[in-house]
Amino acid sequence: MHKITDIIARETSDSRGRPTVSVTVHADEHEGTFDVPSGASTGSLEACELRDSDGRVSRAIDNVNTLIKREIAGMDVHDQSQIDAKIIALDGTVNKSKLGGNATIGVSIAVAKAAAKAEGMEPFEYLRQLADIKPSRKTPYLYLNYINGGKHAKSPIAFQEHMLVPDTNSVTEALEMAEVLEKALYEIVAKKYGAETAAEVGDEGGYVLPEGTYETPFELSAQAIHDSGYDGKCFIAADVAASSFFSEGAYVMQGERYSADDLREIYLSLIKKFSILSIEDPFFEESFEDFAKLQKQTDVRIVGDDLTVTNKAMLTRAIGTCSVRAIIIKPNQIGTLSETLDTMHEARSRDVDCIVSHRSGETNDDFIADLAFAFGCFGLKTGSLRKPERVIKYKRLEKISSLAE
Ligand code: 2PG
Ligand code: MG
Repeated sequence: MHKITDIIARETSDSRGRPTVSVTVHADEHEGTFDVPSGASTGSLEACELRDSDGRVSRAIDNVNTLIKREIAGMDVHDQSQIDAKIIALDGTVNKSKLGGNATIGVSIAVAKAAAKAEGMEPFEYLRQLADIKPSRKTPYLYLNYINGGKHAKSPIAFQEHMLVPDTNSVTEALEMAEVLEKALYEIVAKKYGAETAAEVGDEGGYVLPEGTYETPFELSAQAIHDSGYDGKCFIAADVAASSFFSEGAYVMQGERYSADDLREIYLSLIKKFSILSIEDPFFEESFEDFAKLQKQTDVRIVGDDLTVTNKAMLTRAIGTCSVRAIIIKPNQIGTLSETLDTMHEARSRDVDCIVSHRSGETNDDFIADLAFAFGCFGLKTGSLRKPERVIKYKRLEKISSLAE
């Protein structure tokens, strides 16, 4: 047993330079720290990110340093589910709006990291003691986001993320392929739009196209795969984040209005043309039926993110309506590690795949790599190799996957 002896929250910055919460939990001589990320295209049912009127996070920090600390100090750091239950009860709201999801997830994951240290374990090994979740793969697919649009870039491209997914079980090989693909894409973008455009970097490290239609990023991605000599060895995946361009009953792309049926036709034609592994949030976050209609017409994984917000109740609804074959897992969407693991467990017991994901405002924390690896998740989605806070997570995955061999 190792008692929680202290909890200290302080302010740090995320990759967009915005203030965020960092929490350190001390358990006797051991400690664990988690730096909390922050989204831009957030689902409306996500755990609340508590911010002051000026964008700082001082109230969330105070809540950790006073209310939460008072509640859980002295508890055994290994009692993850009891600690999380105390935090949930102390908050008492449906979306962590009293304490702030950014406060609660900070503490919850820092507790797990401190507990792992106390056990002399790597976080991924310790996580396996907390939950028994059916694996999808030995190592997750790398979802490398190489063309940014939507809310993540100043670009007319409506879809938020266009990802390259090397088809290999080896993380090292996937990262080597990613470097080759990145160079190929750089050449293509520089030739088409100029070197200045090719030097630009979106929130998640992708290229930012100054013009083009929804199809352009898929064409450029397929070209990069071809030029790299990886035809048949690399998939394309998309996160449409369709809520971000849904307005007054229609999807608005470059001034044109599209119905859900129009959009479904677009996806089906993209699936025919390109080697697509999955499509995330293809419709507005409340459109369970539109998700289901599309999923019914394709074997490609339709993925819930804003639709399901790492929330077991929303996942259960999505499973009931046959809306998805995979879900995005973002611990800060739900606000505690135990609830995250519960949602993952439920997903896998219903044969829905889990793709663990970063946020567009990230920190240098690499915990999500351990989470994805621990449970043999289908994917780890954490941007491109053009931004350090994303590279750190892929590198961590590479390291732990070789440790475990
Ligand atoms: C998403 C995420 C991460 P954000 O929509 O999947 O890529 O973006 O963190 O802005 O919600
Ligand atoms: Mg998403």
